[in-house]
Amino acid sequence: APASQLKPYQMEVIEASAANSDDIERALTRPVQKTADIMKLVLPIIKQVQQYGDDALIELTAKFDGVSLSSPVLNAPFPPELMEISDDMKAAIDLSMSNIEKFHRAQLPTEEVMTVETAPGVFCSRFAKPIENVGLYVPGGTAVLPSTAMMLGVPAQVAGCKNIVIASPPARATGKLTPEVVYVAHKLGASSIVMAGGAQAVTAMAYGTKSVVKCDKILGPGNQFVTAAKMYVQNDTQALCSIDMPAGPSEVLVIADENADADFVASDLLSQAEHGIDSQVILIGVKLSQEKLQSFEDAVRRQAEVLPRKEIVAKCLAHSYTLLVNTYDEAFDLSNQYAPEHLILQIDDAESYVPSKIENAGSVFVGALSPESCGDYSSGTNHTLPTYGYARQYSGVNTATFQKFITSQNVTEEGLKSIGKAVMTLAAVEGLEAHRNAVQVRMDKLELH
Ligand code: HSO
Ligand code: ZN
Repeated sequence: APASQLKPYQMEVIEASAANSDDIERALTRPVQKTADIMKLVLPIIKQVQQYGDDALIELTAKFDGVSLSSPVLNAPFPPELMEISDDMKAAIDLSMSNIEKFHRAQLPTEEVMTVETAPGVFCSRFAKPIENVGLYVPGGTAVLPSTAMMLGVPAQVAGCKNIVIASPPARATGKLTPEVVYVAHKLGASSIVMAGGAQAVTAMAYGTKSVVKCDKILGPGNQFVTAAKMYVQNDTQALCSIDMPAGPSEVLVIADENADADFVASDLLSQAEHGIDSQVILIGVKLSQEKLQSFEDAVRRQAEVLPRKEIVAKCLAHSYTLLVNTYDEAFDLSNQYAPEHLILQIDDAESYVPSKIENAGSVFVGALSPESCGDYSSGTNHTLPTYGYARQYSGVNTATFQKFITSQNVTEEGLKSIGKAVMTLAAVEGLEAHRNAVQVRMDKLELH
């Protein structure tokens, strides 16, 4: 059905194998993010926090979160009464953090120093060191995301970061931090929690205040204000601060075939759709019969109607697409072109396409029993992933995200014999006599030619 005739919870269907490239382009194009407009609103906040530090944080948390604080920072050890959660919740967090730790610990370099003798007597090495101070932004407000604290915090801990700073706004209703976030912070060994959200939290961590440690890298998802502030501080040499990646609305692409379970497919589409009205949901059907397509649509409607966030879901699905193709190769070509944050494969023999057919994706969910939810929370992979097509060039958050790789070299007498002439020749053509001389003086002293 064309977009104008869509029923509630119905996704527009495009016969991709037969469609012209404009239709496919339309389906695979993300809505434009308007960063310039947002920046106008964000700049005064950045300036205010730069100028007034803690006082600005207190004022802005009162203004935006409706909570008045005497200090904007909670330092470790965190009081137990702020992390009172049920035993089930504790067990869920403990299991999830343990799996995330296992997966991210395995990503550490296997040897402390990696050394290669590139030419006789020339030893080149590389070793990793943690980024000292990291700031993790954990959204609050209506969408509380303690899972994000786990996903950012565990790799930071595994990498060995010295100061893990978490920023999260207190809840309007209680005036307190989300207890699950405090529990995760405690388990991570975080040094402090900044009780602020939005651009103000990012600014405080980027520049530091009297009570907020200045962070070297800031990570985490957030609304457009958070993203704009992250972009600003990454470009400001005064802040000397990097960020994880540009963030956009969350997205999923599901490839399903005739044998896929309609309930499973629908549940995956909907778990993405409930994230927000700007979420992107794409279903690619391979060789689907009319009945199968109908069963997918029915399952989506049936499940959507009873979701608490069904209003958000409906709006998201209204700008989402089903693309129909005839071959698995076409499906993977479209997926690689879109570069989805999450790619779910509910197709026969799903495992056999991984990794060979996948060029661009944040994280892949293989087979009928691997919903995105498992990766969002508990399996061990990271859920902080490139959106907006950035999966073409960015990786999701991983252990290396929290490390720097430092190289070193040790050139011996034999090494100078190996490369000295090449260095001098190249220095000469660049007209850099001091460079050439740095080798020459050594060769002369050693009487090497
Ligand atoms: N799907 C989101 C992560 C998330 N889901 C957090 C639930 N909570 C982006 O990967
Ligand atoms: Zn999710």
